[in-house]
Amino acid sequence: MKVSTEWYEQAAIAYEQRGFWEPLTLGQQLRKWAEQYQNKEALVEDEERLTYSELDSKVDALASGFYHMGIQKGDNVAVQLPNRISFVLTCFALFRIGAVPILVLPAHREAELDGIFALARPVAYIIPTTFLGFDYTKMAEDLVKRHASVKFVMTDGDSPIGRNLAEISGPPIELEAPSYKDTALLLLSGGTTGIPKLIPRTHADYVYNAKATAARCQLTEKSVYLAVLPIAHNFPLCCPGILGTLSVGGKIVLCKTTSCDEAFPLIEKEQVTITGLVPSIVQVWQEVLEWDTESDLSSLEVLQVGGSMLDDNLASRITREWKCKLQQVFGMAEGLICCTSLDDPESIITSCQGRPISEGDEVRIVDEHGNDVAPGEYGELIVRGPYTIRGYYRAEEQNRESFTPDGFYRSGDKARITPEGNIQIGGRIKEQINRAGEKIMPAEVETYLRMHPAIKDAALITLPDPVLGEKSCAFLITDDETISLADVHAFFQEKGVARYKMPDQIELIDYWPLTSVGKVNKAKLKELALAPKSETKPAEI
Ligand code: OOB
Repeated sequence: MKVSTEWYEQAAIAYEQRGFWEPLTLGQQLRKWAEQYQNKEALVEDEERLTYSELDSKVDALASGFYHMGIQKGDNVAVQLPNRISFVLTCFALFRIGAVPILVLPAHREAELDGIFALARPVAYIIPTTFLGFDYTKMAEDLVKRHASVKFVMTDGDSPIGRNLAEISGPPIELEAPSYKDTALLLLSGGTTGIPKLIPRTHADYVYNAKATAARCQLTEKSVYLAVLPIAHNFPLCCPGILGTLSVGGKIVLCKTTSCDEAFPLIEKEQVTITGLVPSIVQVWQEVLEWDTESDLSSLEVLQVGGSMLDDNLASRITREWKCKLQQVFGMAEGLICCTSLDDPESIITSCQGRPISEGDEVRIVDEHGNDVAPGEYGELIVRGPYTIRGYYRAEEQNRESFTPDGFYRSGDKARITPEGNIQIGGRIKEQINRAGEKIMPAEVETYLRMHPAIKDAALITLPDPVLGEKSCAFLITDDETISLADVHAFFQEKGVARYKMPDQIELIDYWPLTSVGKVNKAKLKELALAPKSETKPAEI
């Protein structure tokens, strides 16, 4: 079945006519924001502060430097930077050239990067020197040996390899801007077996995403956004996150980790008004606040929570005990964002994930045959609209599976629409583990497990976890009864797999329980795992 492009051609005209898509690139938008907000503070990282004008001219200098190095319009550039000003400068400099940042999480390692590099063939790779104890330069050295496309390595700080980002600059030059309909950036989605899915977002669709979310959050020039989650994620980058805050002239405070020790003092010092967190982090913060009487978070007006299921009880506690408003956010890097409104009644805020941010979003709830379910019933949420992608990057086969012939993205989420028009998520249809908001594809982890010399076969399942929401448990068929969780982790580390994908628990089994159609019965495995006796390691975020 071929994905039709006809609807899209029609829809694109309508998206422009209805004003969803502005004819400006992200680079041009920043210029506009800088002219409007000039000496207002835009970004804060530790002691460093940049105004809108300073941000704009630093971006120009960096874009010129990149350009003179040989980075061109249409080139892909892998950017793996933590929550630092350098991340924002790098992305906007690339936007201005029309080069495309691939936003890799700092948590990703060789295994993920190999897949991304093979697919997207980046010309440059931009990294921190070290971050949270990990040496990225060592990893880069190995990667560039395997991937000839990478001509430049740039590091945020001095390093023995590559060029220091801080030293890359050039005089302002007239660059030929890309089109606002071009791909601006590639976001990452949970990968299937070694082949990552890259999500191409255009300049116009991403700006619209940022502005429409900012409107739903009632963001203004006075807003101060604390970026806590890794900003390579769509949520803190654009919902409204960094881009939404810049679009209204607010201030962004960059926080490098999710720890209370770092975040709480920043909230107080910078008088943060809004932040976005995943439920597992909210829960940790909530527990700390129970005994921490010193920290003053009273400047917070809005707490956005999304990325995975927020438990109703935790939601109620937030609305009762925090002095700010709770906003639930259900979103996806592929596009659709739903959130509750700040003036929704408490009963809705604690139990629903809100409404789509755009009137142009077409959300349907369908059964397994693709037919609409009765109003109010659960089914799979599918969507198309002005900021939802129509296909993954270089992934024809995957696209045939993930999109309907008339262009709807199959989210794999089980949802219903309440009589008031709110989305309510009721679980998942897709096989995925949502571990503290990070998505894990069991098939990918199973492939790594089967590479272990002592493991004959493996199946990864989801288990509930009081802190993470969900954790992973690997069932293994092996002749080596002594294999331990630590052995498995050591093997994953050697293979260069991101820490969050390492199983939280292992179970040994002699043969698979099968379903009636002969597949591994994961429901049965879950029952077995939940029976007490297994070797567990306290799950860490
Ligand atoms: C966000 O984006 P992704 O791409 O990391 O993950 C999307 C998936 C959704 O399909 C859904 O399965 C799950 O994450 N999800 C939620 C949720 N928000 C996302 N499941 C239950 N409740 C929620 N509130 O996770 C993301 C992107 C932008 C904004 C917020 C989250």
